[in-house]
Amino acid sequence: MYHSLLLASTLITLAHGQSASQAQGPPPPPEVLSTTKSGVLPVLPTGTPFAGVDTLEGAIINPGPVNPGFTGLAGTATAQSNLPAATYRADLPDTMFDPYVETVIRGSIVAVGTHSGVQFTVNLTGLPNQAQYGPFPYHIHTLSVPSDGNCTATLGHLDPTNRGEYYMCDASAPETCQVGDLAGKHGGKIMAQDSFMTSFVDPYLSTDPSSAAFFGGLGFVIHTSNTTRLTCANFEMVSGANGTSGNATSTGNVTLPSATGTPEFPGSADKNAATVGMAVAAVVFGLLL
Ligand SMILES: [Cu+2]
Repeated sequence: MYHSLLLASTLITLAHGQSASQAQGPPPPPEVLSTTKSGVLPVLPTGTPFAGVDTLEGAIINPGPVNPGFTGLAGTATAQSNLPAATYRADLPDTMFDPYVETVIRGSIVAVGTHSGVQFTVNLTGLPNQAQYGPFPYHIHTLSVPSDGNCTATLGHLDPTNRGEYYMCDASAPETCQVGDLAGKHGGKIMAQDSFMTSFVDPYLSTDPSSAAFFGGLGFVIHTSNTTRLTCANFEMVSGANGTSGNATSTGNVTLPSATGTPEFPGSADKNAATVGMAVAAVVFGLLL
């Protein structure tokens, strides 16, 4: 427990210390990771305890460091069905969280609950130069974007199965991917120049607020190839399950998780410690996703 508290306070200090104006450093060579899968580590860390582990295209495929509370590839997600027909939409802001690239990414991702999962439609413009910054991963993260637009405060990917970060998502076995790893499960990182559009059904996310895979109110984040967070927005409910139009800022009767104010982390105490420990490890290794 003491360690949990120590790690939590470390993370909070780190999270609050981040700002949009902070430089995040130059990207590593983009060829390190596969361009069709969505690994979450941009390069194999060389410092201990990461050295010497098995890797696939830059992602660690051997457990390596022990992270209590994580399940790795055994943490398979459960397919959802007959979801509430609610519609959620994340509209990207007019300014980039990290002005690291020369353009402003605009657009939206719309999500509708269906009988066989969540139907997502992604429409983006203003994507930065691929050769320099791409390809671009995109995910649903664990927490909401706070009012100041800090994408770092959304922490890591939505991961209700506690899969952890150390395995690359394999699109042929999407149930083994982190539930929030949209790019990894559906077509990989964005490789388009300037504009990008895609649509897919994801059976592992949910529009049911009682589900651990519920994404209402959570942050949608787009990264560069080195995981720098370029821009982000929350999924807001635009119409409810009964077909009535909602107010654009409503997310139903759900208390949104947020990194502002009193820190609040989802899941069990063990998961909290592991999540926070992982985040701290990522910061230590300069790999905050
Ligand atoms: Cu992400």
